[in-house]
Amino acid sequence: MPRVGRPTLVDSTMIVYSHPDHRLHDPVEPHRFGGLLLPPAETASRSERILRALSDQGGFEVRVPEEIDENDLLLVHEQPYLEFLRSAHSRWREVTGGPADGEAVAYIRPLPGMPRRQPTHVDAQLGYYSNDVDPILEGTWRAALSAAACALAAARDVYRGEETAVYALCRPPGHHAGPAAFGGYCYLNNTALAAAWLASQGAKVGIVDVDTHHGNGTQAVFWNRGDVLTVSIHGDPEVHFPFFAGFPEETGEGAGAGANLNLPLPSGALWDEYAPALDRALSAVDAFGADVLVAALGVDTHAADRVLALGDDDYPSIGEALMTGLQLPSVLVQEGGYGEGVLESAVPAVLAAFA
Ligand code: OKP
Ligand code: ZN
Repeated sequence: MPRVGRPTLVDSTMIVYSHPDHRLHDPVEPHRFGGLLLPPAETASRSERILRALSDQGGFEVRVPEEIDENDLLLVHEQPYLEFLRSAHSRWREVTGGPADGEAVAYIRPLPGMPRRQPTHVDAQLGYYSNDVDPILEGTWRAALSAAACALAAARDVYRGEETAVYALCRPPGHHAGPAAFGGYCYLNNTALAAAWLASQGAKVGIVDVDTHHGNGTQAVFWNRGDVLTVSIHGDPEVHFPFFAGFPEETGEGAGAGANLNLPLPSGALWDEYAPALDRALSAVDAFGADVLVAALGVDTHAADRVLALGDDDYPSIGEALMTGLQLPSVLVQEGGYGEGVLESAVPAVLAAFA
């Protein structure tokens, strides 16, 4: 069995990968969600909030990852989708006359139940390659690349055995992005890229997605694969985003049969319901025989983000469970977390357990 390196020296600072290009994706246009016109929740300030909190806590070394090798994206994403993401904004401007700071958003989708013809018009492609109403800005591609670079750099450091745990401060987030689709604020699947790269080196990878929303993109990426276990703990998709996936009966297919575990929890669940699900997730990773953990670290399980209802005091326990429960080299990939004070308190609290 290939082994992911384990460091022999105890290191007191944790490496954080963060890239300034994330700021190139900072949407401002409000969108309608279920009758409400809301400002974007996934904005550049999220990274700044996390970085400030980590610097206040101390014990972190922030690094900019090296430039991404775009071929690595093909571990997870389809080439035509990548070409679309790269070119969409400039082509949208050509067709619509939209301004440089305009936000390209899908308005038309293929009619369900009919074979999908791959469209060439950018307005059609926006609907073809997404399942949500997220915007593509002039800088979205570069920002998404920078997030992917953070995840891949973290995976490499952990694989080399230089570090036991590395944190990738990725934004935009990734776990709702599929092989050829963006949605849920996600464009490139950072978590899946870290996991797929580790798997390409021969490692058996366990993904535990603790974001409050089901990791539907990650599930889709590894649906047919037996070398990466995907586990997600999330608010009941019957009533929460992403609605169309995240149910317990989704267990994977083909070589991936049995390698996907969904653990939905009722709305407003507290730690007493969360802890047993986390235990089940960790047991599954253990039983799978993973060499390395990739955690999709959303902290929107906090009550302030209004799906589940964890409190500030629960995040040290999540970190502790992931760390001591598995004792695996770990890549920690930032996903969601939005509400007032949530990122600032929960992210450092989880990471402290690893640092
Ligand atoms: C991304 B991640 C606003 C509805 C929009 C989109 C949720 C995307 C979550 N009330 N919902 O944190 O998993
Ligand atoms: Zn989320």
